[in-house]
Amino acid sequence: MTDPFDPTPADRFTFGLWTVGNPGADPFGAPVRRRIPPERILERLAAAGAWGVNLHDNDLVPFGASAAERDRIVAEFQRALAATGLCVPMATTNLFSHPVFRDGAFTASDPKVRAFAVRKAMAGIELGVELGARTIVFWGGREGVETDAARDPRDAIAWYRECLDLLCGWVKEQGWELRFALEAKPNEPRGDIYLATTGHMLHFITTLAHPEMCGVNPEVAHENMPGLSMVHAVAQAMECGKLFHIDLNAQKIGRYDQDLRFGSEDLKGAFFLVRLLEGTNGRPAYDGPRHFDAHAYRTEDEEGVWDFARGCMRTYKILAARARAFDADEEARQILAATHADPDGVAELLRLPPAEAATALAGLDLDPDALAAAGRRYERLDQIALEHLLGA
Ligand code: GCO
Ligand code: MN
Ligand code: MN
Repeated sequence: MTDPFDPTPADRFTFGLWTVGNPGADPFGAPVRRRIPPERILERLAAAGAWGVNLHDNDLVPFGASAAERDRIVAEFQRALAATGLCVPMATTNLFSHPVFRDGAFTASDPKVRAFAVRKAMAGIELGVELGARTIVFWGGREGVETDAARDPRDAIAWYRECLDLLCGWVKEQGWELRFALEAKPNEPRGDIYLATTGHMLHFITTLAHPEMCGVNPEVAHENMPGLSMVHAVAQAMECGKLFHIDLNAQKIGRYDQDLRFGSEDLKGAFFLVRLLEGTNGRPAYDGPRHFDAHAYRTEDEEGVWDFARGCMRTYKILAARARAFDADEEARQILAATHADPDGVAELLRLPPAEAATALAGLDLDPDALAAAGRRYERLDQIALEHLLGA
């Protein structure tokens, strides 16, 4: 019998080359794992049931490679993709590793650095298009400062916009059907990164020249670092049609960016996140790839990396099953039906034109003490959720 929680390509799970390929270096220690050749990454991911693989330009093509070298590497990678059946749904550009980006990429004060960043992003997008990617992620790791003496943050935001507007316009002129997904992070590697949360990004997108092309790529760790709710960030993005991609991982609140195996911290947060993404309560589901931007513990050798990858996918599927069970739970449904009940059709009144609404509301018999009286039974509701989550 097959295990229902073993992943299959139909689940549309993806990993970055940089995630399973992470060699385990940290600011205090050298790499602990050898580089896994991209071909082996593809073979192992396909064998584990993943659907696709994502990459930064320089995960595949070394910085500064000649055109011939690039084409040779890309052709070899395409053969490996064909052999394993994996796809590349998302591509991104490394605008943070090279020292040229020490003062930012799109927000660097030096216009030549901004020009270099845009040129590199164009090449990264071309690579993505060649590999069949439909989504381009922008994570501005270096787009920030240690000191605000360096520049006026309003200039940084305006330059960020200029670069994205230019790239959107260029993609449209090329006739490519691509979407940009902007990924926020509050800090690290910079002391402060501009547009620190998914919420900041959602507003920034409304100021762009091609807002319809741009959405967000929220990451669990990045919302949890400052103690924010990933579930609420993702819900806000879904509610306005802007969840273009997602970075699933885990994080202890308030720490450095840990990028841990999905579900390995804040299991309850992961449960409600999967419930939201899968639409188990009957609401529209997220239809993009389920991407894991995480890496194995530094304690692991390569086998541990594949344990890690399998763990991310299995936990997601198990949580989806638990969420479905919770949403089908009769007692939970009754509690929710009671708290949402509207026997007098009051919700409609709040959707009337303002003057009519004001009259209708004035005519309502609303007794705040009576409305305040009943408990909401969320202790019981949450316990039901937990018992499903725990498989009790
Ligand atoms: C991080 C980021 C990155 C990005 C990646 C894709 O914290 O290191 O999350 O992993 O997601 O660069 O843009
Ligand atoms: Mn990420
Ligand atoms: Mn991260």
